[in-house]
Amino acid sequence: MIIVKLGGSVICNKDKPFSFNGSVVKQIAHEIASFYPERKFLLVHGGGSFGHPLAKKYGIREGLNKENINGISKTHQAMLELNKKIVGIFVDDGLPAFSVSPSSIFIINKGQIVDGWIKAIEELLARNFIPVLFGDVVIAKDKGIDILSGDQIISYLANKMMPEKVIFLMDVDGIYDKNPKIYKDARLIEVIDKKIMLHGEAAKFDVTGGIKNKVEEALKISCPIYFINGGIKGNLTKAIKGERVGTRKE
Ligand code: IP8
Repeated sequence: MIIVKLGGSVICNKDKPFSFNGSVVKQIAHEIASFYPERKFLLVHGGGSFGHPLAKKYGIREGLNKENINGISKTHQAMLELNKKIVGIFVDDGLPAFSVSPSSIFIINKGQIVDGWIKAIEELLARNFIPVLFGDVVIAKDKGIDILSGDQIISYLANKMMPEKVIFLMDVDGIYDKNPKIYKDARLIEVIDKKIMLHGEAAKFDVTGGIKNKVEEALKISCPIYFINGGIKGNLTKAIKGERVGTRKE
């Protein structure tokens, strides 16, 4: 089984609320279709411009309160809307994508999953479905409600389900030693490991918390990982085949 993360910046235009890059998602579905059903897939997508602006507007990170309870429902609805668009594209391409709402199966505490019911995911995979999860608003023991990111879901599932590999689709070519959107001399790191994070170039990261968090979460995963540009046709195919592309963790 291969886990593919459809990063929010790949499936949406981050600067435009409720924008959806349908053509990129179609391309991703198309590449996955050429490996299915011989290979099994589990997809997780980010919040992009559906979840993040609302999560900010309603102060969800501060937890549940009387003022934001309706906004929390609205944020979950926005995620369901984005999920429906993605699942719809896969289904139209003939793939049995199947939505699984993380808020129905995970409970977190202090930002970590403490309760997860993954039986349904395993049973869907056993029946050749392609489960599609997403970053979501979930029940939190400490704050009432909190955000659970797609990356956290992936590291949890990867350690429980031992996938063959995890592929992160991003809007840049992989992990760089500096933010490539700011620094022209940023260098792509071809192979990343824990040593690099602690002692090497990546320790000097000058990038958003998003990437730092992504790399930290990813390094908790023991199987091979790819970070690739999801907007470039053929990249996903290369990563599935195990060819050299983007940044790898072996
Ligand atoms: O984009 C965030 O998921 P992520 C989900 O994977 C929400 O961090 C609701 C903002």
